[in-house]
Amino acid sequence: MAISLLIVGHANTGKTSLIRTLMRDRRFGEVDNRSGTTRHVEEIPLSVKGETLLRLIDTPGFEDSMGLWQTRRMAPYDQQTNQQWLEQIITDGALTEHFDQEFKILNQLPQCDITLYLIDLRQAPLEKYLNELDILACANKPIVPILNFCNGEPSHLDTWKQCLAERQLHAHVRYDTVAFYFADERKLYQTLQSLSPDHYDALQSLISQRQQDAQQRLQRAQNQLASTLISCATYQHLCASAKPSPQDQLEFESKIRIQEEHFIQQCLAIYDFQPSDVALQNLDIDGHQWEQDLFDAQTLKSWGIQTTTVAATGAAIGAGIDILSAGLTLGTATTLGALLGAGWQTGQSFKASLVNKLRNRAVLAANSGTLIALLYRGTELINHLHHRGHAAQVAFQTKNEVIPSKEDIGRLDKLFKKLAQRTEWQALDETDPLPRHELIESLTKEISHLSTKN
Ligand SMILES: Nc1nc2c(ncn2[C@@H]2O[C@H](COP(=O)(O)OP(=O)(O)OP(=O)(O)O)[C@@H](O)[C@H]2O)c(=O)[nH]1
Ligand SMILES: [Mg+2]
Repeated sequence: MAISLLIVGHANTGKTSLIRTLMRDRRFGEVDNRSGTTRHVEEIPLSVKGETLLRLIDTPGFEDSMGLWQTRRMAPYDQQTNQQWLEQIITDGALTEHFDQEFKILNQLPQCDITLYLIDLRQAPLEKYLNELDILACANKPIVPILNFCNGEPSHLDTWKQCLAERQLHAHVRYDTVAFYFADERKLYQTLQSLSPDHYDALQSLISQRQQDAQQRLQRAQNQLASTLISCATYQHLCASAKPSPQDQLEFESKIRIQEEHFIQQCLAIYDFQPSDVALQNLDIDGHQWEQDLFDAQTLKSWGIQTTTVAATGAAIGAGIDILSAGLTLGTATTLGALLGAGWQTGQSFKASLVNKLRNRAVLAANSGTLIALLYRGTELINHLHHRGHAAQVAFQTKNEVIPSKEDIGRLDKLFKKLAQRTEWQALDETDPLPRHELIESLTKEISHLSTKN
């Protein structure tokens, strides 16, 4: 049997939002800044592998708890037990209209296993809130106070803790349905485990499942960023002439933007958010003219071209150029590779560069600055989505919170320059695992270093 959790609290304390984050479903119910958004009781099952573990019951907020609590001291209710009062007050026709919302909550109390009482920490523990706790206590069900808006200002955390302790409510859980931390959610489930030992194992499997999901989502988002960066770093736009035209520049920029946009869409899908959850300003793209130094020994080495001296390299390439300009066919893929002792694949990309040089056509590629910006924006987005509650209402905008140091820029510049040489990775299929290569390992290390840890 699933545990039924009754989510209660004053109007606007985040009850519906809590269910959205627990369900990872931003479509549940209606969330709004106005009080009294939820007008009816609504239940939703939380299942793992087809088994329902929790039944979450959303309720309208308390509106006049002080008025309701006063009836407890009026005849004939003052002669009754708490339980009797709860049972009979909801049948009192004279009160039904006034306490319409409250009665919807009281009606649910007998069937639920545990009550989660939402507290907006920005509000002091006023009498009306404490009366809500008094009313709920009459049902003799465990109450778990949820200290919501725990990142809000001002915070009445200490006074609330004091009031809760006076009511023997020590097992409270801090939460923020907008800035979400898995550790808080785990604490909530652990509290439920201690209150409902029969459900210990089921809740444990829920905790493990949630943890595993979070880990997998992070990994997938990081891989998506790595593959976007590889694709952008190795992308080359071939211009029609030796000097890139404004049209070339535009086409190049739009290609890079499309890649970033695609990454954002993929991340939103991984974290189950909507395009409206993110509002990013355009990335500043600097498409510099790609000048591949064809005589750089390191570049040649990365293509598998082994030469002993720079002179020998020059001679080899010189021979290649002579042969090419003499009209030797370029049709066979191996022509140049074989000539220079390079492998087939590497010879291919070397050949393309050489041919473009010979044809005197400029090539545009993203400079390291653009790629570093993409890396930082990408990891910032991942960090945000990882901690974004499904009740968040404000679209995310980049804040550029982490600024790379001089050393970071130097290290990343080197890495992206090396990556840019690997034009054969331009056509990688993003659904395949990334190639095993030290450059890609360095890139994924940089990404996970900048990405969230919890
Ligand atoms: N910053 C912040 N905002 C929150 C949090 N929880 C809820 N909100 C916001 O508070 C407002 C009310 O949230 P709801 O989930 O509709 O609250 P409710 O308790 O269901 O409200 P009623 O149905 O009207 O009783 C919304 O604008 C939420 O986005 C939180 O933990 N932090
Ligand atoms: Mg609501």
